[in-house]
Amino acid sequence: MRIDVVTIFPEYLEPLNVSLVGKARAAGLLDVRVHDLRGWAYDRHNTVDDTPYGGGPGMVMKTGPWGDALDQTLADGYEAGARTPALVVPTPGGRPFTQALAVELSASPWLIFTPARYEGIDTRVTAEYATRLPVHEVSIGDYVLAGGEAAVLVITEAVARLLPGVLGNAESHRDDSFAPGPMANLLEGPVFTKPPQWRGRGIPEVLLSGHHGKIARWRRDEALRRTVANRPDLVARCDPAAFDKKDREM
Ligand code: 6GU
Repeated sequence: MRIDVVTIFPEYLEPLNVSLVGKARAAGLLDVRVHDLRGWAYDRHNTVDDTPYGGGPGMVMKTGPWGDALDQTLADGYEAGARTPALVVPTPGGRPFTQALAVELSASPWLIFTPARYEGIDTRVTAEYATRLPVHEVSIGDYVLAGGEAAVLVITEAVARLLPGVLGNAESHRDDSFAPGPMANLLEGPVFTKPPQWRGRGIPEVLLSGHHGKIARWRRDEALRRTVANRPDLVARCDPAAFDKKDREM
């Protein structure tokens, strides 16, 4: 997968050199290119923002630099052989970022991120590219960040770990919270490792039993308990057919 990021803070994206995403890049599974939007500014102050039409506080990012940056990023990517780009526009006004969207984006061979500062990008920019490419306006949660760069880190990590070959064990995301299957919409329950005793705290007996059926049942019960406590909205969204008789007894 190819990922381009256009930003006025390229150094904000340096964590993409680290950990899982950094290793995926080093392994050639992910080709990440970060570009400085100010390279496409056209006055001597490198201006990329201006006051909003209609008045109001804050500044809006200008069409010119974004249009030129995206045209060149697209041309360079096509030149390098990349195909079927999708534009990902991080904005608190976007659709909520979910595991389902991470899975959808992970199937795209080329993502172009446009994290904005200030009050966002002039709406004509997304309207223009939406005539040519899939455009996903995405929010990572119901709070306001100073810019979209942190969202790019979040989305890239969630997508990269789904790419074939990135996780050592393909089963690692089988049990993820939000993964499809019998645990769909349930949060992951508690986990334990050695030593068996720590500060007077032991391990739930069932995990030492070697009885896989009982262990699976216990994990499901714990997942359900945690989901009820922390995310009652997810329980409400569960398919009643996904519950069994034992769930109803809880
Ligand atoms: Cl993607 N951007 C900003 N600025 N704030 C956010 C967000 C994105 N998602 C949640 N809050």
